[in-house]
Amino acid sequence: MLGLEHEVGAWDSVLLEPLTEDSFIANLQQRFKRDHIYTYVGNVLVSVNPYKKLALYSADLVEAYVERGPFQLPPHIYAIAGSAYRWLNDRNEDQCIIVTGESGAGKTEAARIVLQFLVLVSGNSPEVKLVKDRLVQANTLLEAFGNARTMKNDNASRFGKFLDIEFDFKGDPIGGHLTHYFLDKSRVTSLASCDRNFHVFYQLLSGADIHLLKCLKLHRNVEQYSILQTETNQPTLSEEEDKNLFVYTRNALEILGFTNNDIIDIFRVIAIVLKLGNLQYVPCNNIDGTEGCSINNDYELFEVCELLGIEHRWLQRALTSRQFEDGIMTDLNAVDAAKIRDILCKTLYSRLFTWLIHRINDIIKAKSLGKRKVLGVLDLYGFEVFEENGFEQLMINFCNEKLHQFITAATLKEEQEELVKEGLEWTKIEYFNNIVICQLLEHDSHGVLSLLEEPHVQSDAAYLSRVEQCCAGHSHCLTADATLPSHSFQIRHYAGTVTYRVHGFVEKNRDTLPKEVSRVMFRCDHPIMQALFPEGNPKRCNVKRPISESMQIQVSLNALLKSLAVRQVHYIRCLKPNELKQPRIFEIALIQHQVRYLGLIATVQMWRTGYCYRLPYIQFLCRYKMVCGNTWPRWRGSPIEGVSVLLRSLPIPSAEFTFGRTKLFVRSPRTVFELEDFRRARLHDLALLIQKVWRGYR
Ligand code: AOV
Ligand code: MG
Repeated sequence: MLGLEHEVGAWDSVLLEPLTEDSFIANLQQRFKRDHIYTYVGNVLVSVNPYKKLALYSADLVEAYVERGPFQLPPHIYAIAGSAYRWLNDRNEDQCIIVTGESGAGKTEAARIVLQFLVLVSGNSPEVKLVKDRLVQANTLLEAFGNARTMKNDNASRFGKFLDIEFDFKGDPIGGHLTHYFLDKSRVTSLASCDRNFHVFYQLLSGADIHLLKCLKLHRNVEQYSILQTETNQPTLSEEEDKNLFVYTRNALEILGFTNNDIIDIFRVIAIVLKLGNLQYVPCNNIDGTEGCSINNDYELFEVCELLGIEHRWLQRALTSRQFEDGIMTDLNAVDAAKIRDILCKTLYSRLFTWLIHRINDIIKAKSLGKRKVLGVLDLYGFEVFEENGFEQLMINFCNEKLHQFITAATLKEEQEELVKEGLEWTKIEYFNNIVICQLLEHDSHGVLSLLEEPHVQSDAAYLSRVEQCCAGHSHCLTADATLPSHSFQIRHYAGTVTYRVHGFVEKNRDTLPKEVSRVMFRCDHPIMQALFPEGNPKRCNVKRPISESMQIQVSLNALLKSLAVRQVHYIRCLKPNELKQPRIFEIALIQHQVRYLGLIATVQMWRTGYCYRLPYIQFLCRYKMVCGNTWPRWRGSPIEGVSVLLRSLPIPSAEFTFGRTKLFVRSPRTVFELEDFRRARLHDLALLIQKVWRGYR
C-alpha cells in the first residue's frame, strides 16, 4: 500500500489532464476497483465507501504517515488527521475536521478512523491513556444509543455529533467535549417498515443476562415489544451480533466510570420505554357522556410503576386524563392518551440521551484549567431522501444544507473574493451557491422552518397552508401542485429533490409533555427522573416552555458554524458508490450526482489555479524569519520586502508564492509543511546550541 509502484490513477485529481467530470470520475473508479478508496482534491480528501474491510488502518501506517508527512504517501485519512494534528501542535491553532457525504457514505467510519489515528499518535502515560480510552468509549456508547438501522445504512447516525478533543502542549489529549444535534427521537415510537429502533433496545434484550432481564422485568423476545415492531420486521443484525455489541456498550459504560447502579438505572429507563410503548388503551364512556379510556394491559403499567418507583394510580391518572389551566380534569379519549404515551416514551429516551452526553462531558472534561488548543471532528447525519419523508428528514436535510453553505462559502466564495481583493489575477470559477435554499428554510418571518413557530399554526393543515402562501413560486419550493401527493410540499435541495409529507410536523416540532405527566415523573423514586424532568418540580414556578425542535437546531447549528469559522478546517468528502450497500459496485450515475452537488469539479479547478495558504506579511516574517539561511533576513523598508529577501534564501521555487496587496499566498500544502520542517529543524538546532552553551557555562 505504501509503495508508489502500486498506485493507480492520479493521487490528486488536481493533476488530471484533461480535467473533466468524466476524467475525474474515471479516476475515482479506477482507484476504487483496486481498493484505493482515497483520492485528493488538493488538501480535501475524497473517500469512496468500499463496503468491505480493507487492510488500510494500522499502527504501522499511522507511524508512516506521521513520519513522512502529507503528500509523500498515497492519499489517506491518516494524512488529513495528521495534517490537523501537526497544524495544532506546530501552529497552536484550533482545528476541525469536517466529514460530509450522504447517508451511508462513510462519515461515521471516517470519524472513527480519525479518532483511532489520534489515539495511536499521542502519548501513553497512564493519565493520557485513560483520557483516550474514555474518548473512544464515549463514541461506542453514543453509537449504541444514537444510531439505528435505516433503509440507507445499517448503522445510520440518528443524531449529529461534534467531538472536540483538547490537547496539551506535548500533543497529548487531556480531555474533550461532545455536542449533539437533533436526535431523531420519533423513531422511538414509529418506525418505517425496513428500519430498526435505536441499537441499544435490541442489544439489551439479546445481551442482558437472565438476572438483569428479571430485574428490568423484560422478556428476551423482541416480538414482545410493540415499539420494536414494523410491518416487515426485518432486523438484519443477528441476535448474536446484538448480544456481542451489548458487551461493548456495557464495557463502555464501565470504562467511562458509570457505577453498577448507574448502569442499571440507565437500562431501567430503556426497559420503561419498552414497556410504556406496550400500553394499550380501550375507549370507555364517562358518567357525563364524554369519551374516556382505560388501559387494557394494566399489568404493564404496574411494572412500569415499579421500575419508576411511583404509585400506580398517579401515573395511570396522568396518562389517561388532562388538567386544564383552570384546574379542571377531563378524561382523555384512547387516541389522545396513546399520543401522550408516545410523547412520554420519546421524551424519556431523548432526555436520557442528553443526560448521558452531559455525564460523558463531565467525565471527559479536561482536569487542568486554562484554555488549550482543540481539534474537533464533525460527523452529522447525511442528506436523506426516502419514499416518504417527514419532519426528521427536513431537520436532517436542513443541517446538511447549512453545512454545505458553510463549506461552499469557505472554499469557493470567500476564497475567490479574497483573491480579487488582494489584486491577484483570477478567472472566476462558477459554482452553485445554496444560500438561496438556506434562506427559503430559515428566513425570519416566512422560512419553511420559521412558519412552524407561528402561534396560530396549530395543525399540519394550517402549516401546509402557510407554506403554500409564503413559499409558492420560490424556485426551490413546489407547493399545491397536481404532481405532488396530498398534504405535501417539495424542496429542491442542493443534493436532490425531497417531497415532505406534513403529517405530524406541528406535534413533532413542539412535542410538549403535559405538565401533570412531568410532575409525576419528577416524583418518581428513580434516581435520574428528577434530572430528566426538572419542569415537573412543584417548587420551580415559571419554568420556560422548552424551545421547539426546529428553533433548537437553528440556534445550535449557527453557534457551531460560528465556532468553526475561526478554526483551520480540513475536509473529508465521503461518496457512496451504490445504494445496495455492496462492495465492488461503482455506479457512475450515483457518483456523478454526488460529485455535482458537492461541487467537487469547482473544488479541483480552485486547487489547480488557487492557493492553499496565506498570511499577512508581518505574520509570515514573525513565524519564518528564523529559517533564512544562517542569519536573520536583512532588509530595509516594508515587511513585503523582508518576505522577498527571506523567500530568495530558501530552496523553494518562487512559483510557489504569489504576492498579494497585504498577504503572501502559498500554492501547495507541501510548501507549507516544508516551511514548517525548516522551522522545526532550526528550533532544534537552536535548542542544541543553548544546551551546549549552558553545559559550558556550568
Ligand atoms: P454515514 O455515517 O455516512 O451514514 P457510515 O460511516 O455509518 O455512514 O458507513 C456505512 C457503512 O459503510 C459502515 O457501517 C461500514 O459497513 C461501511 N463503511 C464505511 N466506511 C468504510 C471504510 N472506510 N471501510 C470499510 N467499510 C466502510 V448516516 O450516519 O446514515 O449519514 O445518518
Ligand atoms: Mg453516520
